[in-house]
Amino acid sequence: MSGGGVPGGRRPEYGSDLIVDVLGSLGIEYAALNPGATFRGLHDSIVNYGGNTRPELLQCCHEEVAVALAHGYAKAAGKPMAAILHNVVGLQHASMAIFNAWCDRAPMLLMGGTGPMAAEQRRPWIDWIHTALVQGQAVRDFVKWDDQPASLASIPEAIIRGYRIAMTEPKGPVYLCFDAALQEMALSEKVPVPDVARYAPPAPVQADATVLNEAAGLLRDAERPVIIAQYVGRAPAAVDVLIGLAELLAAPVIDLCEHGRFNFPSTHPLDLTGAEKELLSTADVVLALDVVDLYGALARADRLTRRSEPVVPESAKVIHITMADAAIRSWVTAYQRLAPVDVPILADTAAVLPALAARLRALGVDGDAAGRRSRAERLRARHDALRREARTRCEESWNDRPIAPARLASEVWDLLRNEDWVLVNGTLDGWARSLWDWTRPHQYLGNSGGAGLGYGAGASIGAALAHRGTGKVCVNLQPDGDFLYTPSAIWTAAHHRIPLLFIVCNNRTYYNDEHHQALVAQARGRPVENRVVGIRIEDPPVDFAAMARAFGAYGDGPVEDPAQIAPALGRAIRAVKEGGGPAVVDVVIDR
Ligand SMILES: Cc1ncc(C[n+]2csc(CCOP(=O)(O)OP(=O)(O)O)c2C)c(N)n1
Repeated sequence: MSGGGVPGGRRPEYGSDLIVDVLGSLGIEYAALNPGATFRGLHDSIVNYGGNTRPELLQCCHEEVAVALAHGYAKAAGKPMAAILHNVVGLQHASMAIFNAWCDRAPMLLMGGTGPMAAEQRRPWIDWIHTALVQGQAVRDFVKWDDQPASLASIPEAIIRGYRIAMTEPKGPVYLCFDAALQEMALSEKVPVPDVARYAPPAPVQADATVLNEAAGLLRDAERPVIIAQYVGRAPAAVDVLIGLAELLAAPVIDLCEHGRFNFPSTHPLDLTGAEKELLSTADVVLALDVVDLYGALARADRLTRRSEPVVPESAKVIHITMADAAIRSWVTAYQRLAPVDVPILADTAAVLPALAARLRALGVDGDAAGRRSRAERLRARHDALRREARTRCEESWNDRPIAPARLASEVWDLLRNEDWVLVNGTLDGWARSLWDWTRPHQYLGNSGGAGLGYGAGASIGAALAHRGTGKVCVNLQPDGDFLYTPSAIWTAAHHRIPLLFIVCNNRTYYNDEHHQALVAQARGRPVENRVVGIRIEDPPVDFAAMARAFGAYGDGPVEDPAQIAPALGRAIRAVKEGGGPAVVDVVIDR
């Protein structure tokens, strides 16, 4: 908790001033919003009482963008910011983005207004259609907690509790609704804001010693162990511990980062991401770390029939360390298919991994022992081959037109390799990981979590905001379809001078669905060429560069000649560095 107390010398006069004081004491730096009368009190207090700092308002043209901004910020900054959502209507606009943040374990303080709940104080019509019993009901199934304090005195506790719940693993969004009348009510007496340091989130959950011993024993005796990791990197320090653990065991690591966080460097010789099926099919012990869909990760699925078969041998022992069971809700089956686990550990990987490594050392496990050293050598050879194969496949498509995704990824890497870079969104179908050197956890943030489109633009800007002023170059490899849900996010980045290199990976289609329609047509013996109907985004093609310029940002493209990628990216990065805002480059790529 980065609190610093309520700034001295100011005296809150209204309920909403009090809200600003509590947010300030929790160290909340930003509040993204689209304006609305149900929080006009709070809006006034942030601007005129708080001086528009801690929190500072970030103006958005859609609530979905406001929440996505908070989502990207939370992952990059490791702490929550606020998003303010106008009653029933703003909240409903925001709901898709809240769902993404919920699935992706991103902490944030969502705040809204309602009412007044006292019916006699409501304006005719508008205050009635925008009051609900209660607002929180609309998002309750996919926030960790919601509250609607009914008195001025209960405001500090609601916010401080909300912060703590959002920041306790498994992290996630919380929603606080403030009655419009309460916000605007004059404070007749002082409401104390407690010392927030005494309400800090708890220490991470450790595993029980017996179960830790059991897991360590299995890993010590394993001959073909495999580590599979998804959300370990949400605590960046745990990544180094995981590296040490993998080296100790000479165990290959499969990094499910694309739907989670950065967990393991792509350059490490034990990184065998991409070889999961061959490794898992012979594994004798699987150490799963914070894997959302463990059944799916250990299975082979058929995209058409939807059937899946386990890949891991029946005899393999599975250890799973996760807090997921503490976040289960009945409404959405985001908890995934039930997977068989021999050693289930409900604990935080950030706490358990160091303890597990220590336990293995105490048991005499030594990464330098002959058997482990030769296993590590075999794995290194396979790792090197995978990296080489990726480079070869990239070179094979080098001069393709439309531009191959691999070529674009390679060109972006040439631009970034000597920079302190952060890939804030997108991977170009994984090419960014297989061709680039990913070494540190902050370099990649994962994706939306809930697979709800409209995430990339807002989240990448939120992440770039968290890195603003650090000299890091933030890059978004932005699919076109996802971008078209929330393009106005560019205006927010331009308005607030948030530096970001925004590369539209423009295949002019919702390709994922094109593939589904082709599969179905093929299976039914129907014309596969009709897969494009209702799916292609090419008639007319979207002019993303013009769209960026319309929002006041730098815009370049469409780039269709592969030889023009590097010059276009060079111009754009100069625009980012010199202009301090977003630069959008539209690159037309192959499907
Ligand atoms: C809100 C929402 N609507 C629809 C979908 C269904 N959907 C999944 S992927 C996809 C296509 C995405 O297109 P794009 O972002 O351009 O990426 P591409 O598949 O072309 O790489 C769609 C429409 C979704 N996931 N979320």
